[in-house]
Amino acid sequence: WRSLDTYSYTKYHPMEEIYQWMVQITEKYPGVVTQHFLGMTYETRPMYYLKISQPSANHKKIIWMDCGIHAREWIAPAFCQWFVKEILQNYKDNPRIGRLLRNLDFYVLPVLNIDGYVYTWTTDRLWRKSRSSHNNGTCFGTDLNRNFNVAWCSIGASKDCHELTFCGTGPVSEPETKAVSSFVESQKESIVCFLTMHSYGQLILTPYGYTKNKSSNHEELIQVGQKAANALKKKHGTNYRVGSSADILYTTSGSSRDWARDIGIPFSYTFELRDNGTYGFILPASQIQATCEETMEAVLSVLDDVYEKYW
Ligand code: PAY
Ligand code: ZN
Repeated sequence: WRSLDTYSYTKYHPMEEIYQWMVQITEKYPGVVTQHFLGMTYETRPMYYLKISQPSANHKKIIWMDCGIHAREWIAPAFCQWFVKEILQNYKDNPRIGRLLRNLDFYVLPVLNIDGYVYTWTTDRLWRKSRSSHNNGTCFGTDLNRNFNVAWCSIGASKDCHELTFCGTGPVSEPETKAVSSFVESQKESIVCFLTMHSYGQLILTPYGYTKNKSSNHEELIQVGQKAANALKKKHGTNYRVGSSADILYTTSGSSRDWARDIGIPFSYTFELRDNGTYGFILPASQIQATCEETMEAVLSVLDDVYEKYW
């Protein structure tokens, strides 16, 4: 493709194309979307987030969404791009999206683990971690979703760099998690909702993964999550389960979702998109559209509830 009008949202794109897409979408909608530098990856690629915001005098609450913290979960970056284009194409004519955008700012990081994502295109489709070097270059990659500063490496994570869930050499040891942590921390008074998109499993996960204890607003998180799962199912009949990570998946420490909740962000969710294991990480491109359509319903449902609570 050359112009944004022919960019396909129903295909997976290599990183260079996603970089170009970010430039083109900000050029197409000047004044509502801007591109911002967040930090550098381990292999010195720039990380950018898109800020979607309608100009207004007052200081708005923020929704954070990141995709692609795990390299092989390609449907997640595809959804972040879908989400951005849906908001931008529809905020003028769709009253529901218009209302959200008048009252909230969206910060979207389309690919968090860029080095890993590139590696899945060039070398190993099933790579999960980042690409940082350990043990004198004998093993590679940290699980960025075990590297946040919350109960770091206490449970459901490994200190062995050969493992898939290697937690890194210390809390926030990786440049990618540093970039996200320090930015989110700096905006935490304004961020009311933190969404981190993964695949697969068809789950909406609430805090916590590191304990079976419940966060102070657990009931509300479950209620909002269950309503989102119902909205999702209405679109194409896909079933999602809702619950805390430790309850319905497995225990994990150092996840971004738990960290975000524990620094005081009230609504914090991990989405595990399609499918249920038939294709797993290798979700065919023919399912991108339906997956994004139904996920959009779930996310909008969450955002409506967040808006109702904070407007
Ligand atoms: O507590 O947030 C959590 C766990 C979320 C994911 C994780 O980081 O392990 C769950 C897995 C993921 O998306 O990375 C699930 C997939 C299927 C996997 O690789 O096991
Ligand atoms: Zn994941």
